[in-house]
Amino acid sequence: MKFAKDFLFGGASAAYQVEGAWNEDGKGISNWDVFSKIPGKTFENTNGDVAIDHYHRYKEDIKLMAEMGLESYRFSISWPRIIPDGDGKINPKGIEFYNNLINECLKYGIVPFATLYHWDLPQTLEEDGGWTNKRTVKAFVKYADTCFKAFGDRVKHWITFNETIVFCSLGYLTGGHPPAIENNPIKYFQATHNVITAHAKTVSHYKELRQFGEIGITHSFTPNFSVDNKEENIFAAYHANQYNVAWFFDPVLKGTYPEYVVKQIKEKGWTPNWTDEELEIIKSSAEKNDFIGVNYYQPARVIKNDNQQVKMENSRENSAGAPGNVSFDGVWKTVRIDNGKYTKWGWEIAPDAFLDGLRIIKNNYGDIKIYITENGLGDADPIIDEEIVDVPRIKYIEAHLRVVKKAIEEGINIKGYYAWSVIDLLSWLNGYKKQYGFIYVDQKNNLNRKKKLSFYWYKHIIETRGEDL
Ligand code: 8VR
Repeated sequence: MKFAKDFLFGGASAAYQVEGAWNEDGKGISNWDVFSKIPGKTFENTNGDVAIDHYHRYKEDIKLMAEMGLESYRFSISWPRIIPDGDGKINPKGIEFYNNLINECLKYGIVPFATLYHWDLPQTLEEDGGWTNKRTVKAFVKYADTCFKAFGDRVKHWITFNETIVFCSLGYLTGGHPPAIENNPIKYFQATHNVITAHAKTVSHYKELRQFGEIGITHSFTPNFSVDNKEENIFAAYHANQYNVAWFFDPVLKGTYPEYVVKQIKEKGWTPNWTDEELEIIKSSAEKNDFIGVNYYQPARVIKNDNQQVKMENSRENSAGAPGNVSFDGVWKTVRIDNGKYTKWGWEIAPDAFLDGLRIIKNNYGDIKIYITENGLGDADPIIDEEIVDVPRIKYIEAHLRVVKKAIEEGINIKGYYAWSVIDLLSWLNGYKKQYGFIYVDQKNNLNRKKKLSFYWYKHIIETRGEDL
């Protein structure tokens, strides 16, 4: 089987992780500009001031993407570049940059797939309560409207938010991301609800503009599986799925929050301050979503938590279900499984769990169109005779693309695959050590770009539409 002609083979990035030019051309300060400079917050105190300088080198990068045969580029727009203080004046230079980037993609026939929010919030809004403050919801809709009007004639694929669970849980539960608040479920639930509301309002607004493109949200998808058949562990996994999957997928695709969680957080006093109007817009906008974006890296292996520790460990990037974490409510924890395969960063490599996860999405949410908006391997790539021979990455992506193929054959409605990442970039907390790209960026030598082995491999996969997989 070949992938259909309208299936998009893509690659992804995010503004803060690639652009640099943090204070150029009128860009405002983001929460990440501030947070990454607090000593000890990131690996070796790395930050995105320069990143891989995509802001100045986007032409060279997009040319390489075209050479690879990439059909679609998923990038994110930096909110503080467009509206420096969050909800005030528009920065024409910011608009100009993304116009250039989009036009460069179109020059090569690369479909631009834009994410409006990949975690870099204008600092002014962060200081005013960030996602816990409804001012941010209003500001986001205005920012989205600005982007639709500026770029919507050429951008026909929009993602509102990237991985709400990650920036909210690291922001308000583990403290690993800005605003670095720990162990605060009240703020966490308020922030998640405000983001879901902003998404719903934005989707409705986009449809009113009648730009005839498609819009959805990207969720991090870490399906939780019990380690065995013990009833208590099966229950723990169910609970984890309710809080970490249903809480985010249900309001977007069904229009209501899961009853199980709603009831429990009410008992615990964690219910967000939500209005009937907000719940109504969430309900009425659900059917307007054109797709759901799914970022899959690994599953979580879950058992009941027996010890008293209830504080999540503030380890690097632990939100993706990596083993060794206790849930914030203390009910369950994640463990390593004996026969599991793991990356250097301890993330499980489990394509089978990906297939099971996709089946779960179909069972729970029906035929909604799915884009795999991120999937890939973080590695310290082997270099032999100056060639970057990233065979483990090829194997990882190959195995997961096979799953996508199988899922499509089973009738799961997947319309594209975006490898994370198209080019090596700054990992939020792991610096440049953890690489994901098809294109290598030489940190020691002028940020020179170099094609990896996976570059040629992906090019072949795209050319042959995955026939050999
Ligand atoms: C996703 C994020 C994306 C990347 C990838 C891979 C990290 C990283 C944590 O959660 O959308 O920005 O972020 O995962 O891993 O290393 O930067």
